[in-house]
Amino acid sequence: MTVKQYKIVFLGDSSVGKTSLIARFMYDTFDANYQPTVGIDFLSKTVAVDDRTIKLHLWDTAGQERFRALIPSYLRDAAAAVVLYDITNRASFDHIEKWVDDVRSERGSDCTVMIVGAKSDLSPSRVVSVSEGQQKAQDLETLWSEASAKSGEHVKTLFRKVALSLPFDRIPANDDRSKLQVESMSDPSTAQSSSGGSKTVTTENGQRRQENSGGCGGGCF
Ligand SMILES: Nc1nc2c(ncn2[C@@H]2O[C@H](COP(=O)(O)OP(=O)(O)O)[C@@H](O)[C@H]2O)c(=O)[nH]1
Ligand SMILES: [Mg+2]
Repeated sequence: MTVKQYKIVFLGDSSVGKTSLIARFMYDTFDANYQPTVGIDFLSKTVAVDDRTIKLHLWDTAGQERFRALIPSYLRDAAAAVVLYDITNRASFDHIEKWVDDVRSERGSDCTVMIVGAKSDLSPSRVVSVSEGQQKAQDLETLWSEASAKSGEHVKTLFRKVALSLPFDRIPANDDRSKLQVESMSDPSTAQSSSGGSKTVTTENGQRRQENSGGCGGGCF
C-alpha cells in the first residue's frame, strides 16, 4: 500500500512559535533557547489517523517569513497551511489575514487553512482573546485552535484536525468522520502508534542530508 503524502506549511510572523510547534509535534520537546543556525527544509512524519496511515511533510521557514517574495514558491503543492499568531502579540494577530490571503491567492481552495493562537501557556498575559481568534477563523473560513508548544497543550489535537481535513481517495460508505474524531480525541490511550520521523537538513556548507528518528515522537494521533 502506498502511503499518501502531504505538504503542510507553517506561516506567520517571526517568533510566533512555528519552529517550536513543529519541534513539539515531531520530538515532543520544547527548548526556550532554540536558535536554528541551519535552515531546515522540511521534517517528515508518518502518522496513523483512524484507519489511514499518511505521511506529513512539515515545512518550516528558516527566516524566509521575512522575505515575502519567497512565500508563493514555498506554498506550491501545499495541502495545508498552519498560520500562527502569538496570543501575547497583537501585531502578529493583525497580520493573520495577510498570511491567509497569501495562501488563498497561491492555492485557492485546494488547501486546508488552520489559524493557531500559539503560546497558550502565556494566557495570563494574552492580548488576543479566544473569541477574537475564533471570530477571525469564522470570518476567514478556516479551522482554529490555540496551542502551547511549551506545555504541549492541544498540539496533537490540532495536527489531528489538520490531518482529518486532508483529502483522501476513498471514503467508506458508512464512514462517520466526526464520530471517529470525537471518540479518538477523547480517549488518547486508544490512539494508534505507527509513526516515525525524518528530516532533511541543509548544513552550513550547503549540503543536504537526511536524519531519521524512530519511535512515536509525539506524532501518534
Ligand atoms: N511560553 C511559550 N514560548 C514559546 C512557545 N512557542 C515558542 N515560544 C518561544 O517564542 C520564541 C520564538 O519561537 P520560534 O519557535 O523560534 O518562533 P518562529 O520564529 O515562529 O519559528 C522562542 O523564544 C520560543 O521559546 C510557547 O508555546 N510558549
Ligand atoms: Mg522558526
